[in-house]
Amino acid sequence: IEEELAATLARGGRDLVLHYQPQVSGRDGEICGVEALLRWRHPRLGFLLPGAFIGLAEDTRLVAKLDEWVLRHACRQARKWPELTVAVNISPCSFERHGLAGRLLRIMREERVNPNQIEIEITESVLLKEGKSAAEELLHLRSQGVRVALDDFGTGYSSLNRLRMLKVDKVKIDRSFVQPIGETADSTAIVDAIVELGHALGLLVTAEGVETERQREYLRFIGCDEIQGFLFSGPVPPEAISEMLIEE
Ligand code: G
Ligand code: G
Ligand code: NA
Ligand code: MN
Repeated sequence: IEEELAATLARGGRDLVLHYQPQVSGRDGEICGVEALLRWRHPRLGFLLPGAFIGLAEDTRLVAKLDEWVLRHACRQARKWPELTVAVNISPCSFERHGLAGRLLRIMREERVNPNQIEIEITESVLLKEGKSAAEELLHLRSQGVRVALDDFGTGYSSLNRLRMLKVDKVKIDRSFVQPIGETADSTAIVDAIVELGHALGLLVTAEGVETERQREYLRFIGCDEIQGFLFSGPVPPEAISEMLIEE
Protein backbone atom coordinates (compact mmCIF):
# COMPACT_ATOMS: atom_id res chain seq x y z
CA ILE A 1 0.00 0.00 0.00
CA GLU A 2 2.97 2.36 0.59
CA GLU A 3 4.14 1.68 -2.95
CA GLU A 4 0.70 2.43 -4.30
CA LEU A 5 0.56 5.65 -2.34
CA ALA A 6 3.98 6.66 -3.66
CA ALA A 7 2.78 5.81 -7.18
CA THR A 8 -0.43 7.81 -6.91
CA LEU A 9 1.52 10.82 -5.57
CA ALA A 10 4.01 10.49 -8.42
CA ARG A 11 1.09 10.76 -10.84
CA GLY A 12 -0.23 13.92 -9.18
CA GLY A 13 -2.41 12.18 -6.61
CA ARG A 14 -5.10 11.16 -9.06
CA ASP A 15 -6.95 8.86 -6.64
CA LEU A 16 -6.72 11.24 -3.69
CA VAL A 17 -9.62 13.51 -2.77
CA LEU A 18 -10.25 16.13 -0.14
CA HIS A 19 -13.45 16.40 1.79
CA TYR A 20 -14.18 19.45 3.91
CA GLN A 21 -15.87 19.80 7.28
CA PRO A 22 -17.42 23.17 8.19
CA GLN A 23 -16.33 25.09 11.28
CA VAL A 24 -19.11 27.40 12.39
CA SER A 25 -19.30 30.39 14.67
CA GLY A 26 -20.31 29.43 18.20
CA ARG A 27 -22.43 32.57 18.40
CA ASP A 28 -24.57 32.47 15.26
CA GLY A 29 -23.77 29.20 13.47
CA GLU A 30 -22.38 30.89 10.35
CA ILE A 31 -19.67 28.98 8.48
CA CYS A 32 -16.31 30.63 9.10
CA GLY A 33 -13.97 27.94 7.89
CA VAL A 34 -13.49 24.35 6.78
CA GLU A 35 -11.04 21.60 7.67
CA ALA A 36 -9.65 19.63 4.73
CA LEU A 37 -9.70 15.87 5.37
CA LEU A 38 -7.94 13.50 3.04
CA ARG A 39 -9.52 10.42 1.44
CA TRP A 40 -8.11 7.88 -1.00
CA ARG A 41 -10.25 6.26 -3.68
CA HIS A 42 -8.22 3.11 -3.81
CA PRO A 43 -8.75 1.09 -7.00
CA ARG A 44 -8.99 -2.22 -5.11
CA LEU A 45 -9.70 -1.38 -1.49
CA GLY A 46 -12.35 1.29 -2.06
CA PHE A 47 -12.80 4.58 -0.24
CA LEU A 48 -10.08 4.80 2.42
CA LEU A 49 -10.10 7.15 5.40
CA PRO A 50 -6.79 8.57 6.65
CA GLY A 51 -6.67 6.11 9.53
CA ALA A 52 -6.02 3.38 6.95
CA PHE A 53 -2.92 4.97 5.40
CA ILE A 54 -1.60 8.07 7.23
CA GLY A 55 0.28 5.91 9.74
CA LEU A 56 1.99 4.03 6.91
CA ALA A 57 2.81 7.27 5.15
CA GLU A 58 4.35 8.54 8.39
CA ASP A 59 6.49 5.43 8.76
CA THR A 60 7.85 5.73 5.23
CA ARG A 61 8.35 9.52 5.10
CA LEU A 62 5.79 9.81 2.32
CA VAL A 63 3.66 11.91 4.59
CA ALA A 64 5.54 15.15 3.90
CA LYS A 65 4.72 14.76 0.18
CA LEU A 66 1.16 13.87 1.06
CA ASP A 67 0.74 16.93 3.29
CA GLU A 68 2.12 19.12 0.50
CA TRP A 69 -0.33 17.59 -1.97
CA VAL A 70 -3.16 18.32 0.48
CA LEU A 71 -2.09 21.93 0.98
CA ARG A 72 -1.81 22.53 -2.77
CA HIS A 73 -5.26 21.16 -3.48
CA ALA A 74 -6.77 22.89 -0.44
CA CYS A 75 -5.31 26.17 -1.78
CA ARG A 76 -7.00 25.63 -5.15
CA GLN A 77 -10.28 25.17 -3.34
CA ALA A 78 -9.60 28.13 -1.03
CA ARG A 79 -9.54 30.45 -4.03
CA LYS A 80 -13.15 29.54 -4.70
CA TRP A 81 -14.13 30.31 -1.08
CA PRO A 82 -12.51 33.68 -0.35
CA GLU A 83 -14.71 34.18 2.72
CA LEU A 84 -13.53 30.98 4.45
CA THR A 85 -10.44 29.95 6.37
CA VAL A 86 -9.19 26.61 5.07
CA ALA A 87 -7.46 24.38 7.62
CA VAL A 88 -5.10 21.55 6.70
CA ASN A 89 -3.59 18.91 8.96
CA ILE A 90 0.19 18.74 9.01
CA SER A 91 1.73 15.57 10.41
CA PRO A 92 4.40 15.93 13.12
CA CYS A 93 6.67 13.95 10.75
CA SER A 94 6.47 16.72 8.18
CA PHE A 95 8.45 18.89 10.61
CA GLU A 96 11.38 16.45 10.55
CA ARG A 97 12.59 17.57 7.17
CA HIS A 98 14.15 20.99 7.50
CA GLY A 99 12.41 24.02 5.99
CA LEU A 100 8.76 23.04 6.28
CA ALA A 101 7.52 26.62 6.57
CA GLY A 102 9.35 27.65 3.41
CA ARG A 103 7.91 24.71 1.47
CA LEU A 104 4.37 25.43 2.61
CA LEU A 105 4.63 29.17 1.92
CA ARG A 106 5.97 28.44 -1.54
CA ILE A 107 2.92 26.30 -2.32
CA MET A 108 0.60 29.12 -1.19
CA ARG A 109 2.51 31.56 -3.40
CA GLU A 110 2.42 29.21 -6.41
CA GLU A 111 -1.32 28.72 -5.94
CA ARG A 112 -1.82 32.46 -5.41
CA VAL A 113 -3.52 32.14 -2.05
CA ASN A 114 -3.09 34.70 0.70
CA PRO A 115 -1.49 32.93 3.69
CA ASN A 116 -4.11 34.69 5.85
CA GLN A 117 -6.68 32.30 4.47
CA ILE A 118 -4.79 29.17 5.50
CA GLU A 119 -4.65 27.55 8.89
CA ILE A 120 -2.49 24.58 9.74
CA GLU A 121 -3.52 22.06 12.38
CA ILE A 122 -0.78 20.44 14.37
CA THR A 123 -0.75 18.21 17.41
CA GLU A 124 1.28 18.80 20.53
CA SER A 125 3.60 15.96 19.57
CA VAL A 126 5.40 18.23 17.07
CA LEU A 127 7.40 19.50 20.02
CA LEU A 128 8.33 16.02 21.20
CA LYS A 129 11.04 15.36 18.66
CA GLU A 130 11.63 18.63 16.94
CA GLY A 131 11.34 21.06 19.84
CA LYS A 132 12.98 24.31 18.98
CA SER A 133 13.09 23.87 15.23
CA ALA A 134 9.33 23.16 15.09
CA ALA A 135 8.66 26.28 17.13
CA GLU A 136 10.78 28.27 14.66
CA GLU A 137 8.93 26.86 11.65
CA LEU A 138 5.65 27.87 13.27
CA LEU A 139 6.92 31.39 13.93
CA HIS A 140 7.96 31.66 10.30
CA LEU A 141 4.51 30.59 9.12
CA ARG A 142 2.75 32.95 11.51
CA SER A 143 4.97 35.87 10.50
CA GLN A 144 3.52 35.47 6.98
CA GLY A 145 -0.07 35.37 8.22
CA VAL A 146 -0.70 31.62 8.36
CA ARG A 147 -2.75 30.68 11.41
CA VAL A 148 -1.79 27.74 13.58
CA ALA A 149 -4.31 25.60 15.47
CA LEU A 150 -3.37 23.07 18.11
CA ASP A 151 -5.48 19.98 17.37
CA ASP A 152 -6.81 17.39 19.82
CA PHE A 153 -6.05 19.73 22.69
CA GLY A 154 -6.15 18.17 26.13
CA THR A 155 -5.10 14.68 25.11
CA GLY A 156 -1.35 15.29 24.90
CA TYR A 157 1.31 15.10 27.54
CA SER A 158 1.96 18.28 29.59
CA SER A 159 -0.38 20.39 27.51
CA LEU A 160 0.00 23.59 29.46
CA ASN A 161 3.73 23.78 29.05
CA ARG A 162 3.46 23.05 25.34
CA LEU A 163 0.84 25.72 24.98
CA ARG A 164 3.29 28.20 26.42
CA MET A 165 6.13 27.07 24.15
CA LEU A 166 4.23 26.64 20.92
CA LYS A 167 3.00 29.92 19.62
CA VAL A 168 -0.45 29.18 18.23
CA ASP A 169 -3.59 31.12 17.34
CA LYS A 170 -6.23 28.57 18.23
CA VAL A 171 -6.80 25.47 20.30
CA LYS A 172 -9.22 22.74 19.27
CA ILE A 173 -10.74 20.96 22.25
CA ASP A 174 -10.57 17.24 21.62
CA ARG A 175 -13.91 15.58 21.05
CA SER A 176 -13.39 13.20 23.97
CA PHE A 177 -14.06 16.18 26.28
CA VAL A 178 -16.87 17.64 24.19
CA GLN A 179 -19.00 14.55 23.79
CA PRO A 180 -19.73 14.00 27.51
CA ILE A 181 -20.75 17.66 28.08
CA GLY A 182 -23.70 17.71 30.46
CA GLU A 183 -23.26 14.03 31.28
CA THR A 184 -20.11 14.06 33.36
CA ALA A 185 -19.20 17.03 35.52
CA ASP A 186 -15.49 16.36 35.02
CA SER A 187 -15.57 16.73 31.25
CA THR A 188 -17.73 19.82 31.49
CA ALA A 189 -15.23 21.35 33.93
CA ILE A 190 -12.33 20.58 31.57
CA VAL A 191 -14.12 22.22 28.64
CA ASP A 192 -14.85 25.31 30.79
CA ALA A 193 -11.22 25.47 31.83
CA ILE A 194 -9.85 25.15 28.28
CA VAL A 195 -12.11 27.92 26.99
CA GLU A 196 -11.10 30.17 29.86
CA LEU A 197 -7.40 29.38 29.51
CA GLY A 198 -7.46 29.84 25.74
CA HIS A 199 -9.17 33.20 26.04
CA ALA A 200 -6.82 34.31 28.82
CA LEU A 201 -3.94 33.62 26.42
CA GLY A 202 -5.66 35.50 23.61
CA LEU A 203 -6.43 32.37 21.58
CA LEU A 204 -9.51 31.31 19.69
CA VAL A 205 -11.11 28.11 20.94
CA THR A 206 -12.86 25.54 18.73
CA ALA A 207 -14.79 22.56 20.06
CA GLU A 208 -14.57 19.39 17.98
CA GLY A 209 -17.03 16.52 17.80
CA VAL A 210 -20.17 18.55 18.55
CA GLU A 211 -23.08 16.22 17.90
CA THR A 212 -26.01 17.50 19.97
CA GLU A 213 -27.96 20.73 20.46
CA ARG A 214 -27.28 20.44 24.14
CA GLN A 215 -23.51 20.48 23.61
CA ARG A 216 -23.86 23.39 21.22
CA GLU A 217 -26.03 25.37 23.66
CA TYR A 218 -23.53 24.84 26.45
CA LEU A 219 -20.55 25.79 24.28
CA ARG A 220 -22.33 28.96 23.22
CA PHE A 221 -23.08 29.72 26.87
CA ILE A 222 -19.40 29.53 27.85
CA GLY A 223 -18.29 31.58 24.83
CA CYS A 224 -16.56 28.93 22.74
CA ASP A 225 -15.62 30.70 19.50
CA GLU A 226 -16.19 27.97 16.93
CA ILE A 227 -17.72 24.54 16.75
CA GLN A 228 -17.18 21.62 14.42
CA GLY A 229 -19.05 18.34 14.36
CA PHE A 230 -21.74 16.13 12.94
CA LEU A 231 -24.49 18.36 14.41
CA PHE A 232 -23.67 20.84 11.70
CA SER A 233 -22.06 18.56 9.09
CA GLY A 234 -19.53 15.77 8.74
CA PRO A 235 -16.76 16.03 6.14
CA VAL A 236 -18.37 16.47 2.69
CA PRO A 237 -17.19 16.98 -0.92
CA PRO A 238 -16.39 20.59 -1.84
CA GLU A 239 -19.56 21.02 -3.93
CA ALA A 240 -21.63 20.45 -0.80
CA ILE A 241 -19.74 23.24 1.01
CA SER A 242 -20.37 25.59 -1.93
CA GLU A 243 -24.09 24.80 -1.68
CA MET A 244 -24.10 25.54 2.05
CA LEU A 245 -22.49 28.91 1.33
CA ILE A 246 -25.19 29.77 -1.21
CA GLU A 247 -27.95 28.80 1.22
CA GLU A 248 -26.46 30.94 3.99
O1 G B 1 -11.00 12.11 8.06
P1 G B 1 -11.02 11.42 9.35
O2 G B 1 -12.24 11.83 9.98
O3 G B 1 -10.99 9.94 9.30
O4 G B 1 -9.63 11.89 10.01
C1 G B 1 -8.89 11.09 10.84
C2 G B 1 -7.53 11.68 11.15
O5 G B 1 -6.71 11.79 9.99
C3 G B 1 -7.59 13.05 11.78
O6 G B 1 -6.96 12.95 13.02
C4 G B 1 -6.80 13.94 10.88
O7 G B 1 -5.95 14.75 11.67
C5 G B 1 -5.99 12.99 10.00
N1 G B 1 -5.91 13.58 8.66
C6 G B 1 -6.93 13.82 7.83
N2 G B 1 -6.49 14.41 6.70
C7 G B 1 -5.14 14.54 6.83
C8 G B 1 -4.10 15.09 6.01
O8 G B 1 -4.35 15.62 4.94
N3 G B 1 -2.81 15.05 6.47
C9 G B 1 -2.53 14.50 7.69
N4 G B 1 -1.25 14.50 8.08
N5 G B 1 -3.47 13.98 8.50
C10 G B 1 -4.77 14.01 8.08
O1 G C 1 -7.99 14.53 14.60
P1 G C 1 -8.86 15.38 13.79
O2 G C 1 -9.56 16.33 14.67
O3 G C 1 -8.22 16.08 12.66
O4 G C 1 -9.98 14.45 13.23
C1 G C 1 -11.06 14.84 12.50
C2 G C 1 -11.90 13.59 12.50
O5 G C 1 -13.02 13.74 13.36
C3 G C 1 -12.44 13.25 11.16
O6 G C 1 -12.19 11.88 11.00
C4 G C 1 -13.93 13.48 11.27
O7 G C 1 -14.66 12.57 10.47
C5 G C 1 -14.18 13.22 12.73
N1 G C 1 -15.32 13.96 13.22
C6 G C 1 -15.69 15.18 12.86
N2 G C 1 -16.82 15.57 13.51
C7 G C 1 -17.15 14.56 14.33
C8 G C 1 -18.21 14.35 15.25
O8 G C 1 -19.08 15.20 15.48
N3 G C 1 -18.20 13.17 15.92
C9 G C 1 -17.27 12.22 15.71
N4 G C 1 -17.37 11.09 16.40
N5 G C 1 -16.26 12.38 14.84
C10 G C 1 -16.20 13.53 14.15
NA1 NA D 1 -7.41 18.02 12.54
MN1 MN E 1 -8.76 16.92 16.29
